[in-house]
Amino acid sequence: MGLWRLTSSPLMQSTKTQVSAHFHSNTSGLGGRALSALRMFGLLTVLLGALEVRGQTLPAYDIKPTVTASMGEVGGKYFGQTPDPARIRHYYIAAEPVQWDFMPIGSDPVCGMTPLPDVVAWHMVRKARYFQYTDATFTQRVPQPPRLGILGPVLRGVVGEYLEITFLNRTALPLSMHPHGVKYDKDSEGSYHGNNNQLKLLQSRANDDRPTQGLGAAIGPNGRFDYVWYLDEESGPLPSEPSSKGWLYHSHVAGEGEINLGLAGCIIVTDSKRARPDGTPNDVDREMPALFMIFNESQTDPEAKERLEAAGGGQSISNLISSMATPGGKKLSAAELKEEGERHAINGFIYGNLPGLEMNEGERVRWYLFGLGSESDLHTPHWHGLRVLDEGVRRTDTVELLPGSMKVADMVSDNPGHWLFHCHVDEHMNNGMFALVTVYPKGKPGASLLPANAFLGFPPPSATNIQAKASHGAPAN
Ligand SMILES: [Cu+2]
Repeated sequence: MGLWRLTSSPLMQSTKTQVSAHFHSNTSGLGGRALSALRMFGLLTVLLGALEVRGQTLPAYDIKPTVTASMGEVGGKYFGQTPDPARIRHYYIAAEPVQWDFMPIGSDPVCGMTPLPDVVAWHMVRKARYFQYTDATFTQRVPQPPRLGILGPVLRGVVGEYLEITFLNRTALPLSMHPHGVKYDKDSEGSYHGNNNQLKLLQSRANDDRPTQGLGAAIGPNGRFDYVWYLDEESGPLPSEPSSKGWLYHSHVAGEGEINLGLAGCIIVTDSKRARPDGTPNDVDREMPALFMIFNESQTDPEAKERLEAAGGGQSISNLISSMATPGGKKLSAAELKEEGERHAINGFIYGNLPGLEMNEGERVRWYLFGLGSESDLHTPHWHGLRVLDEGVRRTDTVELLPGSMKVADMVSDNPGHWLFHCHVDEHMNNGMFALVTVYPKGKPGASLLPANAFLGFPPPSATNIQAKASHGAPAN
């Protein structure tokens, strides 16, 4: 057991109360330089667009891909061994540039609020997202439930299995897949540390010559990498916890800017003693995902801008930023831009535009709640008309989330009707952080009971020892 000393950067000192730390599996340090240096937020969006327009493939910032397209498919090992194929669920995931719409309805159909003019004008933005494909040809996409919103494909498995993810990067930026909760070796950490001299110094003192980053750290444009993540005992729930856990995964090359781009998703791990043969938790009828995160579309970040310029690659980006203006033509200060650029989203949707939070009366519904973002992202998901069991131990109707939080809340949908689901932080609620939950009364046609609609990431790719013939039966009474 090591002793951890967490130091605060000037940025962290400016926040008032909370510091959340996240430790990578089997690694001895955070890539401080890589994490703090590139606070890019929406700037990555500009960069991505600029590169596409110019047909360039390498970004202007200081990232050296660890895997390039010419290397073919690499990875696929777990601590040097090939895992037992009978225990592998194999996913094919590509990162691709997309046009994302925070508000496809164009208005607020739930509360009838009037979003700020810049939100209405700028609800379509350039993003990158993870998509699931059926096989290594990456030609046929696997559809996902609309309620996942901007979240990537749900990767699911049971304790004792491996998730193998063939990742293809179809964007112009080096990207990765970094998982929470599961066990991995350095190559499958999916986290870029660059020239982390401080970490190297620590290692040299400890006579430790292991690499400071693995092969899967930064996959270049058109590069492929096979991540292998083991769902060991510690990735699953304790006997006292709910029967499945939700973990985040996200790109982790230049830091949080890639999450802001839309590159995040979730892993669901079910306890092997409480799993149906298809891997879904056997005491649940329906699953709901909810990521509470303020997206930053301000297209500016003075610190990142400065660094880009210092790196010699920022001239064109700088020009792009300085030409940014509101739709009305008025130029804004960086602070104004930051605030105006905030999108208070649940699964990437604002002002009641998130679809598909539908269930039937009497179902046992499991919510996987996630928080991501910065010091503004203190969220308190709250359900009207319905109660939850927070992590199986506390009855409540409001759950606390910090950035990086991953929680399970179980609900019995005992109250038919249309209910508001929102962040209880006033400012967030007023800026559109809400959605509608619908509970259909018994006997009325409602949400489909088919597992494909009820469960996230269903059907998962089968491991050969898994027989997908579970009965999903009627909802609990
Ligand atoms: Cu909030």
